[in-house]
Amino acid sequence: MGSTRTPADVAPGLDDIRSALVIGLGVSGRAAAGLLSARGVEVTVVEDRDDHPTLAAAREAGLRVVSGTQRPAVDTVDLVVPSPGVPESAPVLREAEAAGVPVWSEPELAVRHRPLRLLAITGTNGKTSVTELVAAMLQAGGHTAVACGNIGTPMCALVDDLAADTVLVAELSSFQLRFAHRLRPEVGALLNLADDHLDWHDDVDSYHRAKARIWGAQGDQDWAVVSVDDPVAADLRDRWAPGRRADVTVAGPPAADGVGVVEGVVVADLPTHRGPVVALDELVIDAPHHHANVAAAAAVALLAGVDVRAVADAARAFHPGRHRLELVTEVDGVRYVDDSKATNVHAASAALRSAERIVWIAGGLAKGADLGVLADDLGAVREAVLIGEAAGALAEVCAAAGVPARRADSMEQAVEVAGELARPGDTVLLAPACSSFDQFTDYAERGERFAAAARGLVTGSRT
Ligand code: UMA
Repeated sequence: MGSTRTPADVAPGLDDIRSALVIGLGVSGRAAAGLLSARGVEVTVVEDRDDHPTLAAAREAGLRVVSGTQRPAVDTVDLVVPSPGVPESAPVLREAEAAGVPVWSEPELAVRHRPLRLLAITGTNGKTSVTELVAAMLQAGGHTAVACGNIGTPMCALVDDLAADTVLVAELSSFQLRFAHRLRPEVGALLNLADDHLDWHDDVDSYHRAKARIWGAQGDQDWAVVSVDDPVAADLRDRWAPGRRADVTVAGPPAADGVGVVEGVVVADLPTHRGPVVALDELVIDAPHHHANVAAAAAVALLAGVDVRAVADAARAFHPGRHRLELVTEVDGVRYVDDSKATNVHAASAALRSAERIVWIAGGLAKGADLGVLADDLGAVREAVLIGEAAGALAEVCAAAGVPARRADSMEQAVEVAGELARPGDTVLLAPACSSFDQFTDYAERGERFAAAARGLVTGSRT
């Protein structure tokens, strides 16, 4: 077995840190800087945007915030904490590495500050839903559990306020795992792997190795959960995870130490529960990716000691959050479905399998991904309406698959055109396969704009 460790792992512990450089004044940077300041560490925050909305408030609160050009030399501080948005090739991180200064992600800092029970979930897609599901399963079983991390609440912002028996259920992105060293989840789950964030990572291998760091500090009694329906994820786990292994599949019965599906029922064969868990037809959403999410969440929760009845109850009650295959309206027999959260090819591909006749709205920033692989997923797509920077590349994909495609300048125009093209029984599906940052603040704003435009369509206006 190899090692995902880096020289930064032999760095001093948190008690030895006297000064730190925090990069970025977003939610992660603010939480990390607040935690370090409260510990008496001398903190400097570097923020590239001089018009950052929280700049004044941060300075008023006593934080030292400087611009990139004013930042202190890296070798004058004991620790660097980059926000997730800082790419691994950023000069400041290269300098830290060269100077032997440790680089910790914000979740790494949180677990060093206050070790609590930790369950961690990563993967290219589905990690937010699985994190929410696992937290709901724990809560249904009477545990104190909180969903945190990439899902929106930085771990540094909440660890001090939690009861000692709280279980952290952390969604972790590759950005956060890349600089994790001693973060040690008792159960670490990798759901799937597809090309994503290739504008942040140096290459695919670096993306994969970052994901594998979820198991980097595990001991031989900790669990590595992986979906074996994804051979790349399974291979990564087999190469890197040092502890016990649980396999999840929705393609057949469970392996020993696994969770699978038998005649439409999720079944576990785990030390903590052997037998049926929940029937798939009892779930709110009947889609293959949701079945996979429920099976993975059940594996994590059962291994964490949650009673099977609580696991089943939470799975049955669970409704995925906003912008995830969310039905926003129905106009003249046409369903308008918002999957703005499909920010990459893999997620869009899952969405494109969720309906039989689709008018597809897609586009945005492609983040270096190969959109061409989507050509195989367009079987249900009758027409496409393309937006944003990737519109040209997606038009080529549609042409290769024989799908007529048009371009729109805005989301409002895209919805209008899609509404005209759709026939009763069709689904107008927003599944962009791209990030939103070329035209919107984030995927949530993109989804809201889609929903508002769809709800604004006038019934009976189609000719
Ligand atoms: N900045 C710099 N220099 C840089 C890069 C960024 O100064 O080189 C500054 C920006 O100007 C900005 C701040 O850093 O002011 C933003 O930091 P950030 O982009 O890391 O964002 P945060 O607000 O800290 O939010 C991050 C995650 N963002 C990213 O990973 C891009 C949030 O995930 C996460 O919820 C939050 O921490 C709490 O953990 C968002 C996301 O898109 C939802 N995640 C990706 C995904 O899910 O695909 C990974």
